[in-house]
Amino acid sequence: MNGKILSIVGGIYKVYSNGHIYSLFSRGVIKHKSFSLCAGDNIEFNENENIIERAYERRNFLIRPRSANVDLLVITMSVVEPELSPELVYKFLTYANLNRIPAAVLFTKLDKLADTSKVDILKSDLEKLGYKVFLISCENTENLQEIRDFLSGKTTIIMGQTGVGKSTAINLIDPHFNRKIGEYSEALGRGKHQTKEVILLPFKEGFIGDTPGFSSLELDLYKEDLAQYFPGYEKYYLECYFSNCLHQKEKECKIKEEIESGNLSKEGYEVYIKLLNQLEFKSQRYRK
Ligand SMILES: Nc1nc2c(ncn2[C@@H]2O[C@H](COP(=O)(O)OP(=O)(O)OP(=O)(O)O)[C@@H](O)[C@H]2O)c(=O)[nH]1
Ligand SMILES: [Mg+2]
Ligand SMILES: [Zn+2]
Repeated sequence: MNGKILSIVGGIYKVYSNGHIYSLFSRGVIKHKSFSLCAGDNIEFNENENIIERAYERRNFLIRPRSANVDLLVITMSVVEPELSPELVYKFLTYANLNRIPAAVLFTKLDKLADTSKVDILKSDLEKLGYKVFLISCENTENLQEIRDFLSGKTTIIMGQTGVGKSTAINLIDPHFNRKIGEYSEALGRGKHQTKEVILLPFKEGFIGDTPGFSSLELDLYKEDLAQYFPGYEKYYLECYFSNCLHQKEKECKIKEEIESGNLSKEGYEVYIKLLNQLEFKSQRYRK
């Protein structure tokens, strides 16, 4: 039988197949397997022996949150606790681009913020770049139907820092999921890593993946990846004079030209420069 891995905990593979969930083992030697299995992998199993026999090729794969065959990454960001960080939203979106996975953005905890002007600006910038943006709060559940419809039929991974409310959002989308909610620690300035592993939850002909949160400094990118995959910049790749242009002071930089002519936003570029200064330069990989 064919199925999809929902989670792997303590050597037990929870696998979804035709509306049923099976607890399976992996023999270690799996035909056609050149990678270690993860949530989202499509597999073939023997239901009498409860053994996974074969893994299918992946369409895509994310190292973090570890998952395969992802249709949509929902970048989740709270507007407070932890504080709204446009840099991190753009960094996560760059990561989605780098992995060639479509992304959307979900802002949470709107009930805790009186002045939403910063969120509104960021939302409008992201929408101009073509991203779908959702705002939610556990106090107001009105716009959840739009999210449910958007996720229908997709394998979605919810990603974001710890404590932003990923599991809370998943429970709002469908209360039956009953995901454990963590605390936000004022003292630590972050959540407490409540969700420990990736788990896919069957939802409307697709799956929603709850995932462990990042701390703010995790998720490494190289400067060159940022330059190539920053939201809005990817379509100009190789149009700068230098193929490894970082869009700073280089001559004939297409990105700077597009900013001058108003096709790319100055605010986005400021975020880009801030991020660039935080990241590591890996020249070796790119030297020809
Ligand atoms: N006021 C308010 N609190 C929220 C909202 N969403 C989440 N929280 C709170 O934020 C804290 C963290 O929520 P979780 O859903 O556990 O966050 P998470 O992103 O799943 O965290 P990890 O599993 O650690 O990655 C909890 O105390 C929630 O009650 C919201 O919309 N409004
Ligand atoms: Mg969680
Ligand atoms: Zn450039």
